[in-house]
Amino acid sequence: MSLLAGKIGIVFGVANKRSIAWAIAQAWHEAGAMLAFTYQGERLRENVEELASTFGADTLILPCDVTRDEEIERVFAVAGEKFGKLHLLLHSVAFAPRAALEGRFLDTSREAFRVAHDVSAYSLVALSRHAVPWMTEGGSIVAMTYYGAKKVVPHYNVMGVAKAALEASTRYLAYDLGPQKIRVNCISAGPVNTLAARGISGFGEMLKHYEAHAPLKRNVLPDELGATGAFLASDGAAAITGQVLYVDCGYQIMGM
Ligand code: NAD
Ligand code: 0WE
Repeated sequence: MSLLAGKIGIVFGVANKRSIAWAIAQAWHEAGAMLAFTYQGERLRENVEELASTFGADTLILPCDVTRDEEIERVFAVAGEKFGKLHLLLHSVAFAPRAALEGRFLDTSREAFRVAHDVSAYSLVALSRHAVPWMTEGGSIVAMTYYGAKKVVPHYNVMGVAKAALEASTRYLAYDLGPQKIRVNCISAGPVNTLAARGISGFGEMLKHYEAHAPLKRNVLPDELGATGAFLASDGAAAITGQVLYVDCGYQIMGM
């Protein structure tokens, strides 16, 4: 079933094979989309080249630190030139300085707050603005978020505030881009053991907590996030925009 046949997409946020971005990219690829990839910096280039080249030796792979306007501009100039159009964009990027995820939210420095919001929220606005001129046939923009945007998750701290900005940005972008048939949605994933999650102290306990308390009594699988990403990219979701979809085994509905 080639739900995304003829669609062209660009994926931001693959670091390694465990990345949520990689799970969604695989689902988009399996549904027939043609994809380009970006990587944050030299450190990740080889990883991304190795993964992305499994989709064909000519897969477009470009560097993009989302805090650098000139790198964003180049990505869309090169991808636009190569494909002439674009339908899908995945934003799967987040960062806050480690110290901000350890102590109290109260102690968040101005700089940590700025960086977290620049990388994790503003980047969706910047990437969308550069993508839109190429989304001449309509499009689907998908961003990854987490429940810490809505409720206090101890130590998620400034990332929760940045995810709240990301979710609100999704709604404002959906309003601006609706007339051009471009949809903008977030997937709010339950915890997944990725590079960004590893090293978070207590992450193992968090996985167990979800298993115990989510209605489905388990954690979400990367493939399931891929399937939701493919749905949101597809015409099945043609009337869905500005939403946050919880893909968390039902955890978010619980009051206790
Ligand atoms: P990951 O470490 O695999 O992905 C995070 C990505 O962000 C990496 O590819 C990294 O290179 C990129 N990144 C960070 N700073 C960047 C910058 N300045 N420029 C460009 N790229 C930058 O981890 P992941 O868990 O797959 O995270 C992907 C997304 O999913 C993030 O938005 C995260 O908040 C979200 N999310 C993760 C979980 C989880 O439990 N893992 C749950 C819900 C949402
Ligand atoms: O969005 C995230 C994590 C994003 C993240 C991870 C790191 C680790 C390394 C952002 N910045 C950094 N900075 C680093 O230096 N998640 C949804 C996963 C996550 O992170 C948590 C969580 C969960 C869940 C942090 C504290 C509490 C819960």
